[in-house]
Amino acid sequence: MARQKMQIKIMQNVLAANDSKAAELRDLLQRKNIFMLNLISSPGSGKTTLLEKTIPLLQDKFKVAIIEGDVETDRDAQRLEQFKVPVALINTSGACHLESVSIEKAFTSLDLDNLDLIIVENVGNLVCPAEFDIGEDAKIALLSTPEGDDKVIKYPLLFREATLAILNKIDLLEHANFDMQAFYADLQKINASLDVIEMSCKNNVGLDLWINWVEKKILLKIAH
Ligand SMILES: Nc1nc2c(ncn2[C@@H]2O[C@H](COP(=O)(O)OP(=O)(O)OP(=O)(O)O)[C@@H](O)[C@H]2O)c(=O)[nH]1
Ligand SMILES: [Mg+2]
Repeated sequence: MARQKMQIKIMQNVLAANDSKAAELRDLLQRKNIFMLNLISSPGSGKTTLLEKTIPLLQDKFKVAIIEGDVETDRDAQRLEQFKVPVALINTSGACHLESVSIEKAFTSLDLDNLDLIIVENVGNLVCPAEFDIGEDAKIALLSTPEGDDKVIKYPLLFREATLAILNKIDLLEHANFDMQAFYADLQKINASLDVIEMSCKNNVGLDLWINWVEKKILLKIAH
């Protein structure tokens, strides 16, 4: 019991230290007029694919940078090299999420005086990334249809914390046994005000809605 109490205390201290650094980063982003998104999903839902589709649609209008969080390898960072936008890679060497100190480190390789938008691809995981504030303006919860409609109710924190949910791979809907009604009913219970975009990165469905959403949010922030 004493051991359990100690573990809880340590976790509370870790989260408090993370939150305090995240608040510093949020202030910094506010001063620099940069909008930052934290893209969170299970492995393979389509985060990097969404970035591959998004960057070309935004990079002529806004100065964009990406922070790539991965446990190992620079595979995703390599996929984004073709776009000529700054990409800062964080390898967590086993950790299942990004923390605010790693984002602070990534900032040192970015020119913050010359950016409007940073999109962070968090480590593929539905649980831990939702617990760690990294100073973002909004968390995006990405779910793909083959994962199942029960993920909202089984992993509620992310959907509670998110400002936008994207349901990707709707091109696979008929094969995925995904119950749309159940998905929306669970979202209603968990976070009734959450915006949702149904998407197929593969077939370019829903990308226009997503780009509009991002543009509006950037302009709302940088116009102030
Ligand atoms: N059918 C279909 N496949 C997709 C779609 N979006 C992405 N994929 C495929 O899903 C696989 C995983 O996509 P990624 O973008 O690498 O996924 P990720 O979330 O970045 O994965 P991690 O970085 O490992 O967490 C790839 O084979 C993509 O081509 C989609 O809308 N429909
Ligand atoms: Mg990826």
